[in-house]
Amino acid sequence: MSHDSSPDHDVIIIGAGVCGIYALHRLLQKELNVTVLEAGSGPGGTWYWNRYPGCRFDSESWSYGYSFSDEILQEWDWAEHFAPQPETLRYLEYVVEKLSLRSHMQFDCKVTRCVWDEESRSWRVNLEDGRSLTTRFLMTAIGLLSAPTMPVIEGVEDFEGDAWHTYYWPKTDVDFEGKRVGVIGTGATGVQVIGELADKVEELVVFQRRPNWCAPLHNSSISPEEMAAIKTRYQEIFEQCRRTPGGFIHAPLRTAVSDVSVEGRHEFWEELYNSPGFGIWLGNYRDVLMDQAANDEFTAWIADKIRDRVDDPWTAEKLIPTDHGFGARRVPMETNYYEAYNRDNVRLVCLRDTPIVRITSKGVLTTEEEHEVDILVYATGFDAVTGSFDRIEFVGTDGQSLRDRWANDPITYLGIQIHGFPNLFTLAGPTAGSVSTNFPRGIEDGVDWAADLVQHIIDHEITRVECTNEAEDEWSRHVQEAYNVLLLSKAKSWFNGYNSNLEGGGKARHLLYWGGAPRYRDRLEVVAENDYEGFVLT
Ligand code: NA7
Repeated sequence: MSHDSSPDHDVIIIGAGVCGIYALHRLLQKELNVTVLEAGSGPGGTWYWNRYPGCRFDSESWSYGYSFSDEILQEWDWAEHFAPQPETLRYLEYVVEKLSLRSHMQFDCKVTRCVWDEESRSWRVNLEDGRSLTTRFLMTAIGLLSAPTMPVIEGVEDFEGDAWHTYYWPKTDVDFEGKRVGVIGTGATGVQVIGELADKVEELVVFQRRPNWCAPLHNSSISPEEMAAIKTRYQEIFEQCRRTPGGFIHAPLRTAVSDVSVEGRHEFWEELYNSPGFGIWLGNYRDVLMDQAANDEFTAWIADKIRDRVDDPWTAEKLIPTDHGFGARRVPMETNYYEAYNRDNVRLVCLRDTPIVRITSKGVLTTEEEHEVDILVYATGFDAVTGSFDRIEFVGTDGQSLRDRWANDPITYLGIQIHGFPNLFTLAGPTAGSVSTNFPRGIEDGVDWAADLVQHIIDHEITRVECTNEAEDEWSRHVQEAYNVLLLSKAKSWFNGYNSNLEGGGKARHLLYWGGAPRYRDRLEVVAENDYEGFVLT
């Protein structure tokens, strides 16, 4: 495809994480001239950056690996049912070597600006190091949680000890022995950090604004015999994932809470609570996440679990969320989280009672007292889904910027394309099917589809693809409807674009697609079968 007057590349992919790795592989199979631009010094994306203690999967490891290569599936042994970050990073590095992808990746290069040129029908991609590349197609694989946000609190720069946002955790080992550690934030990340550090530090102070409903992960190691058995079942496992809304092995029951006797449902909930993984969230009665009364009942049941596990009644009550029901925000999966608060060296500070006044040189000053610490961990979350796009300047037709276009709501078609930004494919962009699923399962579908579209374009000598406004409107309505049926649409969480540390961060936005992976996959198929309806190919 490339010749002298052509752009430098057929496709540039931004990001070498789970999605970028797979996209590169698929496009190289099509013998295209592709390069991946990655800000990190190696592949792995999320699993490259998040090196904080306790970081691990909430997906079963063997349901998370790529499904496309039987050779990889048979060669790779997972050591734990929910792999920790180092194991996952090793896995991704192994895949990159196995498929000889590294030579097509450029590391330590940060993309700053991408500008569409109508005349040459190509994108110009500018890098922080001053380089500029051109490409016919641009694909973003920049992650949904890769724009970390620090808390907007006075004095953050004054702290004299070590301090990191969990996303930027150092690559070198951190010595916690004898250290007083403060953790700000109790989302999925904070909960992992707290559970892991409680028995390794001298003192742990947890600064909690709003508690979350957490559930036990029940991780365990995988014996060689177990791994051998898993390898014989991969086809069955991935078929199961394809049937479920989230692409996990867990699917909601067809039964409603009220279809079952009180004893029957309590017995089932007990079983879920004692089982590994997301089953308690995604494999519960079908109405728990949709119907207020069903949700209230389960929420009350699980609140008692917190009271059972936390010795001090004041602490237990403070750990019980009061602003949302179970599952309306992302459920952090925990290991010894609640038990951490039974230790003498762990203390919970409730910021709703005693807010942070400022960070000082020695620690955290609340309205009640100054908490002196040696290490401060910011587990304060992300500018989710659109944040990584906003940090690059995308300029489309007529000079319009994507940042402005998405200021109110990230409007897309299928989460893959944006009107006014031709030849740009937002793999795992806002409202793409993959972003609310077991990620690799979702991106395999999305990437395969986008790679086939690129092939179709090349085969038909098309040079420009752009979705229509009407297609975007219709997709947006569908996205909104899918939100409306779920109780999560009422909660303040990153699922809905909430982030108190961003300007306007309290405003609800539609970042995710909740219609379920099977429906999304069907929709992609239909669009392709109907000659890519909703797109103008010229
Ligand atoms: P989350 O889930 O967004 O959690 C961030 C936490 O940080 C949450 O408890 C926030 O409290 C807290 N936070 C944020 N800003 C502040 C300030 N200024 N003061 C006090 N506390 C603050 O991010 P995670 O990294 O835990 O998880 C993100 C995803 O990564 C997760 O869902 C998984 O998919 C993987 P709040 O709740 O807003 O009151």
